[in-house]
Amino acid sequence: MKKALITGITGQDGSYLAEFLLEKGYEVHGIKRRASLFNTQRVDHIYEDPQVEHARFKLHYGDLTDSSNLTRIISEVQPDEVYNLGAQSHVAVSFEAPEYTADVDAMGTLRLLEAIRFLGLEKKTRFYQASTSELYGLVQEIPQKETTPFHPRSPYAVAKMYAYWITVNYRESYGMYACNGILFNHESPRRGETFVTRKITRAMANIAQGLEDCLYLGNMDALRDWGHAKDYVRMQWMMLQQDVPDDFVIATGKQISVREFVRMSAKEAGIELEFSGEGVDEIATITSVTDAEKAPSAKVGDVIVRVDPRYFRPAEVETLLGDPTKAKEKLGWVPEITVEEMCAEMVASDLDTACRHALLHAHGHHVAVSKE
Ligand code: NDP
Ligand code: GDR
Repeated sequence: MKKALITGITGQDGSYLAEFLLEKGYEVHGIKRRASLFNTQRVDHIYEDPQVEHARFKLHYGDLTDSSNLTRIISEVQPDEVYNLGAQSHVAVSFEAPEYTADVDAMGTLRLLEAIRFLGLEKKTRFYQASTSELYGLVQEIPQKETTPFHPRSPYAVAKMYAYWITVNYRESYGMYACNGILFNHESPRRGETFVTRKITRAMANIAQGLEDCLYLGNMDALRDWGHAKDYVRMQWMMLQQDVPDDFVIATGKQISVREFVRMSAKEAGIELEFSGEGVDEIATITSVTDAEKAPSAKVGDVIVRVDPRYFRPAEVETLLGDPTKAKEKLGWVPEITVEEMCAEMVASDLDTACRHALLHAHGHHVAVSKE
C-alpha cells in the first residue's frame, strides 16, 4: 500500500486530495496545525479514529515552520509521496504578514525537501510542490505557459517563487523526483470564505435569504482563469506517476472577470443585476428577481454590491490566463468542470447554509454572519 503525506490537509485542496488518494487505496497521512478550535471540518467526513485497526487516514500535529517536527513525521511515515499544499495562501494577507508568509511558503518547502534528503529518502519519496499562477504576476505573455517568465507581485508570490526554484534545484542537484504544479485559481464549495469567489457566492446566498444587505469588493476588473479544485487535485497525483519528474501549468484556458463572477453567482441565487458607475463608485443594482423561492428577500432597486478600496492590493495581478497544452498532451489531463458548473455548485451549497440560518433567525436565534 502506497503512503502519502499531505501538508495543508485541512485546506481546500488537501481535503479533496485526501479523498482522492484514499479512493486510490493509499494510506493517507496529513499534517494539521494545533488551533484553539477544531480546524478539521473539511476532512471530518473521512476521519478514522486512531484506535481503528488498519486505519488508512492519519493526522499528525505539525507546522511548516518547525524543521524537527517535519523531520520526525517524515521519518515515522516513510512516505512514497509528499504533497506540499500547506501555505499562508492568501495574497492580500501576505502584504500584512510578509515575513511569516516567507517562512511558511518558502522556507517550509526547503525544510521538507531537506528533511527528505537528510533522512536518505531522496530516491524513495516523490515530492509535489503547490506552485501558482501568481508567479506570473505582471504577465509577460498571454496565455501563460511553463516557459513564460515570472514577475511575482506580492510577498506570497515571491515566497512561492523561492519554493518553485528550490524544488527544481533539489531535482537537479540530488536527482529527487520533485515536481511543480503551476496551478491557476481553483475553487469549490470548500474554498476559504475570504477568497473572492467564495466571498461572492456566500454573500449572494446571504443577501437572497435576507441575512446580509451588501457585498463590498475590491478590484472587479481582475481577470482570472478559474477551475474546480476536484479537477486540479487529480492532476497533482498524475504528476507524481510519470517516469520523469517535470513541471506543469494547470488551468482551463478561459478567463472571466470578478464582475462576471458576481453576475453569474447572483443569477444562480435568483437575482439579475445591473452594474453602473466606475472605479470606487461602481455599484450593482437588482433589476429583477427570477426565483422568489431562492431569493425571498431580494428587492428590485436594491444596491447589493459596492466597492471598498480597503480590498485593493498594493500591487495587483490584473489578468491571468493559463495554457494547459503540456498537461493535456503529456498527461492526458483535461478539466471536466466548467466555471459555470462550479459557480452553480458553490451557490447551491451556500444557499443551503443560508436557508438553514434564515430558518434559525426566523425562530429567534441570533445568527452572526462573519465577513471580511
Ligand atoms: P488553503 O488556504 O485552503 O489551505 C492551506 C492549508 O495550509 C491549510 O490546511 C492550512 O492549515 C495549512 N497551513 C497554513 N499555514 C501552515 C503552517 N504554518 N504549517 C502547516 N500548515 C499550514 O489553500 P488551498 O487548499 O486553496 O491551496 C493549497 C496550496 O496550493 C497552497 O499552497 C496554495 O498556496 C496553493 N495554490 C492554491 C491555488 C488555489 O487557487 N486554491 C492556486 C495555486 C496554488 P489551517 O487549515 O490550519 O489554516
Ligand atoms: P488570488 O485569489 O489573489 O488570485 O489568489 P483571490 O480570490 O483572493 O483574488 C482574486 C482577484 O479578485 C480580486 N478581488 C478580491 N479578492 C478578495 N480576496 N477579496 C475581495 O474583496 C476582492 N475584490 C476583488 C483580487 O484583487 C484578485 O485580483 C488565489 C489564492 O488561492 C492563491 O493561494 C493562489 O496561488 C492563486 O489564487 C492562484
